[in-house]
Amino acid sequence: MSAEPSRMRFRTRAVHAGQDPDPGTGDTIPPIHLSTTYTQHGVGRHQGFEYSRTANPTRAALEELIAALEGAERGLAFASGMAATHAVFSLLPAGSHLILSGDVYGGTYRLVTQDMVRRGVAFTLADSSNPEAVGALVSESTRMLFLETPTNPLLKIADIAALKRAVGERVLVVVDNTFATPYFQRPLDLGADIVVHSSTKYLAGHSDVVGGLVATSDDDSYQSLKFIQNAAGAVPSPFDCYLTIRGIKTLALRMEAHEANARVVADFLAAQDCVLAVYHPSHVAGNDAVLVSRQMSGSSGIVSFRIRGGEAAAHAFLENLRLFSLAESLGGVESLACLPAAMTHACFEPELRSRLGITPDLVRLSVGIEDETDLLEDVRQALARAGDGATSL
Ligand code: P1T
Repeated sequence: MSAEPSRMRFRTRAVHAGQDPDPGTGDTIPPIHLSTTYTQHGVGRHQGFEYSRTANPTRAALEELIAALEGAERGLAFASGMAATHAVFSLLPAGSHLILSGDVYGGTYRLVTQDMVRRGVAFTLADSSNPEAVGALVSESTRMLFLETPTNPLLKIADIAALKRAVGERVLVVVDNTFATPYFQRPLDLGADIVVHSSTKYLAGHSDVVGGLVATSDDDSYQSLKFIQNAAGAVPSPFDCYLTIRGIKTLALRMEAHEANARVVADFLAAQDCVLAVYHPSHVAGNDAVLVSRQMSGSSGIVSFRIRGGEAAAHAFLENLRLFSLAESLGGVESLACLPAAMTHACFEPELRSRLGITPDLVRLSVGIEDETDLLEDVRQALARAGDGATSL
């Protein structure tokens, strides 16, 4: 390409950033570079690659791509979303303090409570929907605020710009942007310092890659993260990088389709007597609705809801689905459904889980890109069967 993709619009960047034709061969698509090592002209004289854990050309293409999509100077790829989050937490020295949004993926909570604490990092759980209260938690030792928005699984929205103002320059604000993707939300533009992703989800998009990505323009953080990426070595394979690059090419198209279907499913659920509450960014009111339209250019394909009849009805609903698969994960083209309290968020203490609203009657749907009529029909029939099952219990 003669023009610089990073200056172009999102859909163009998604297809081209980091993907100049290979100078040696003219490959239009970044090749899967499997070589683990690179022949040097003289000791230390090479073409930027020495050993594949340290840097790999296919991975470099993906790293440039995520940086271009998030509006960051630099990107880094990891073997999973948790490996990316773990690398970010490794920026915290022993004796420092982390503010963790309460409503996060269970694996993130488990990493903090069972690993970071052991490494001497103190943490406070916060309600990220209240920037003032979060600001009041900052102490001398606070180094990081980590949050999701929209959150997993309750789709709560946090005001990234207000949170950055509340915690101040000295505290790194890290946003897990997995649910919105850079297509709908760009946290760095709003004042965040680092973005992390489980690229397992919407970015790769086809439920066939586990991966994680980080993007930042903060050079100190980048250098430390690059160090830990190489030193700890939780890097993705070249094939997984290739699949993620391939998936990202259609991110914009997929996110439009996920969002449109999710809105239809959320509206349908909201009209059912057997549904007690619906959680989706298109179903928030008041200040949250203003925030969604200011901070996001679209929402997400995830819809959660509480079903009348408690845990038994939730089980019955999930077990009667025919098109949606009962499975962990989200963000693939196919629709999935799960019970967060028993699956993705099982590692929260039960009391905390219910205080956060992750109740046994809460069902999470990852709405895919199938035909909306088929999706609605599946939800309708499973709700009807769940209702019958729950009332006969
Ligand atoms: O699974 P992994 O690629 O390691 O990503 C972890 C992760 C990080 N952040 C968010 C917001 C996530 O949702 C996840 C993984 N979540 C699921 C597997 C799930 O079903 O919610």
